[in-house]
This record gives sequence, structure tokens and C-alpha cells, in this order.
Amino acid sequence: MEGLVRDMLRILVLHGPNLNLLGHREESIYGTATLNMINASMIKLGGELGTELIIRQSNLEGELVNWIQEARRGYHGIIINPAAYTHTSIAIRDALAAVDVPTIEVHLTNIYRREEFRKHSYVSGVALAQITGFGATGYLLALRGLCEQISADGSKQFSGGGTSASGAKSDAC
Ligand code: CA2
Repeated sequence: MEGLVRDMLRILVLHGPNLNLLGHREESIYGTATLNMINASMIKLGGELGTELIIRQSNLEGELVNWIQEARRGYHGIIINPAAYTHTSIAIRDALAAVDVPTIEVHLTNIYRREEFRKHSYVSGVALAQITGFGATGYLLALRGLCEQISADGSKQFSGGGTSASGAKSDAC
């Protein structure tokens, strides 16, 4: 099916450890929105932008690495909040570097206004951009930004799966 034009951008959204607790614990730090609420708002915006979102959460580093590796095939971009692994995980950084899929790093809180150990991100060096401190809105900003960037680049190739949309311009975003 070489040359098939695909209008939908496919974006992988990954939530790291403990983000499943959002809205249920530590609301004064991380806000009242639950992960389901954040996901629902992203899916709504994704629909408006013509993007398909695949959303996953894990407390396990290796599982996140496996999902990042899967993004080599058929994904146009990644939005990731690696949570605490931001500050510890060379494995996640290496996986993101290896797949070479445009990635936006999101943090609910401004990591540069918190403890010293949160000020270093292993991910930022391999990300297209980092959005930090906007709370749940940060995910929507990430989706808009990533979508626009991918479209502007005209880089909507699939690196695997035999389907190519090289150079194809779509109505998405
Ligand atoms: O600000 C962010 O989004 C963080 O990625 C959140 C991580 C933290 O380790 C990073 O430094 C910054 C923590 C996520 C834990 O989320 C919880 C949510 C509710 C209750 C407890 C933890």
C-alpha cells in the first residue's frame, strides 16, 4: 500500500509511575484532575485535531521502555510524563533516542521550582520540547505543539509497517 495518504496522526501518550494516583492523593501538589479526566480531555482535543491517541500508564520502567520501542512502528509522535523516572532513567532516555520519534516531555509541576533532585531531566536532551508547570493543561499544549510540529515538518512517515505517507499533507492539526 505504498503511497497511501493517512490523514490521522498517531500519537503515543505515556504516563509514568504513580500518575494513576492523580486526583486521589497530594492534590495540593498535583491538582484535582484524575488521570482519566486528563486522558479524556486529550482524546477530545485529539479528535478535534484529527489525531489518534494511544494512552498508557505504568509504574514499571521496563514496560515504559517496551512501549517506547513499539513507537518505532506506526507512530508519529510521543507525549510522555516519565514522572520520577525523568530524574533517574537512562533506559527511558536511550529508548527515546533510539526510536527517533518526535517527543514532548510533560510535567504537571514546574520541576525547576521544586527539590534539587527534580531539576535534572534525562529525557529533555532527547525531547523536542519540555512543558512544565501548567498542570493538566500542559498535556493539551503538548498535543497541540506536537501536532503542529509534525505537520510543519511534513515528516509523517511511518518508520515501519509498510505504509508510507512521505511528504503527504493532511488536514490534521
Ligand atoms: O510534575 C510532574 O508531572 C512530575 O513528573 C510528577 C512526578 C515527579 O516525580 C516529577 O518530579 C514531576 C510524580 C508523579 C506522582 O504523582 C502522584 C500523584 C498523586 C499522588 C502522588 C503522586
